[in-house]
Amino acid sequence: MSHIVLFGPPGAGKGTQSAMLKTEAGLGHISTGDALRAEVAAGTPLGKEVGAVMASGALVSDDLVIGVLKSRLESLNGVKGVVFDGFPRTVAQAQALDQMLASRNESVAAMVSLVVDKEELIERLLKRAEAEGRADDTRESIAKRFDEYQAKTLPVADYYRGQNKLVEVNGSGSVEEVFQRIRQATGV
Ligand code: B4P
Repeated sequence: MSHIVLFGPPGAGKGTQSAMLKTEAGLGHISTGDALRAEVAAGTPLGKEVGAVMASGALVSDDLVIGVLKSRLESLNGVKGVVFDGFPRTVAQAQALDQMLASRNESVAAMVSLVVDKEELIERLLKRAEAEGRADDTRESIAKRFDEYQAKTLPVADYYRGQNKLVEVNGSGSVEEVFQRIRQATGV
């Protein structure tokens, strides 16, 4: 199993590149952001609990997100590997993922960190705000998402660096260019 963690700041293209890896490389895809947005849209008890947190740009609690990830992972069958998109976002989540995979005799093969300038990231997110109107693509929530990333998510890169699994990829350029860089860097 070739499990890949796609990592990067808000707007780096994790969701975009995960979709490419799913269709072009045949990997399974789990996006905790998409899963949580689906709960909010469906008005489930979990969605009601996390909706305001997400809209503010803050991270959802580790316990809730780890539960979501676990159930998605258990329901994925017949794939040659999984792209984890937007998870783990804290060191506690990274440790939980290692444990979940170890119990299946599996492990993360690589963590791909997408590197993009902050100005470009903000430009992308504001552009998406015009097109899609996502609740957390306001200037205020974008600022909060960057703060959360700096404080809680960046240490996850060190966690995987310590395991010699961190691969940095330039996330600027066309979607196709970035995708080819990821394929070259990971061999998927
Ligand atoms: P996510 O859904 O993971 O959102 P993201 O980080 O904003 O986006 P991503 O990097 O995937 O960017 P995308 O490809 O869409 O998280 C949202 C929220 O969910 C979090 O703030 C948190 O509240 C919660 N959450 C999720 N996971 C969690 C966890 N593990 N723990 C706790 N809370 C969690 O790209 C952005 C835009 O750029 C798009 O419009 C795209 O079209 C464009 N784009 C992409 N690649 C481009 C390129 N090469 N050139 C130009 N534009 C590009």
